[in-house]
Amino acid sequence: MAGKVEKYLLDKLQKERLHFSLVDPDSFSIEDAKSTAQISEEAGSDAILIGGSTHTLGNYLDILIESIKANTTLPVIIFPGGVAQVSSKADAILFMSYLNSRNPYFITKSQALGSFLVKKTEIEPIPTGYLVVEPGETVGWIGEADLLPRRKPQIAAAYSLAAQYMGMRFVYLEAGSGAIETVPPEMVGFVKKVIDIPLIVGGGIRSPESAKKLATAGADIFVTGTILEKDKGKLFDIIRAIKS
Ligand code: 1GP
Repeated sequence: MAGKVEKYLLDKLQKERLHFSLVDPDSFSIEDAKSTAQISEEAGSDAILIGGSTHTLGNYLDILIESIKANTTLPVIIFPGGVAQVSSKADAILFMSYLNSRNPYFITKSQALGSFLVKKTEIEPIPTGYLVVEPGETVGWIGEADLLPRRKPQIAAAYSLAAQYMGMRFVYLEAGSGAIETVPPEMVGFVKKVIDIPLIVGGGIRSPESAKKLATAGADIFVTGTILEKDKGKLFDIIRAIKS
């Protein structure tokens, strides 16, 4: 059953494409996180994602989320890099299975290890199939992925449809943070043709042009991280391109 944050996203998706601002606890100080929260809301972002591939532990994550929440009304959703990235301060968590990992730890085991923590903290789990596409960057390496080949959109589509049939409610196609190129728009188009659940894309979105291409191809939700560290001002143009 969809919880409050998922309903908020699904309602908004009826009207427009969405944007999530990604705060990586490893690269953002508390001050950076606060200003990112404010600017993201001003620029028209729809949620703050928080998480990263390396493990940030308990207390700092709580403090970071509290600082973000003091500076925005947007929901804060954890994008977990591992079992330790669960915090009662967040509104929801992308409860993800890293479907193209070769290591069962990332597909089901870390989820089992984290499940009781999610229940105890009462944050809302949003079941999501996570798929990492070439080049994959850090998350591809850490997650021991069979990276989805850029020139084989059928493979990405098959995994995405499997995610839907297994009951996941979002598919997340990831090129990796800092990727030179985004997920190929052709791949996004191919995946969108076969699935009925919302498609999230992230990795390498640094310009309004690249965002627009992915929007035209059919992506529903866009995640940007690196641009927030490098040039927050660009966020306004990127979000305008996504929403127009
Ligand atoms: C989230 O990994 C992305 O899916 C973020 O990528 O840092 O390249 O925006 P960037």
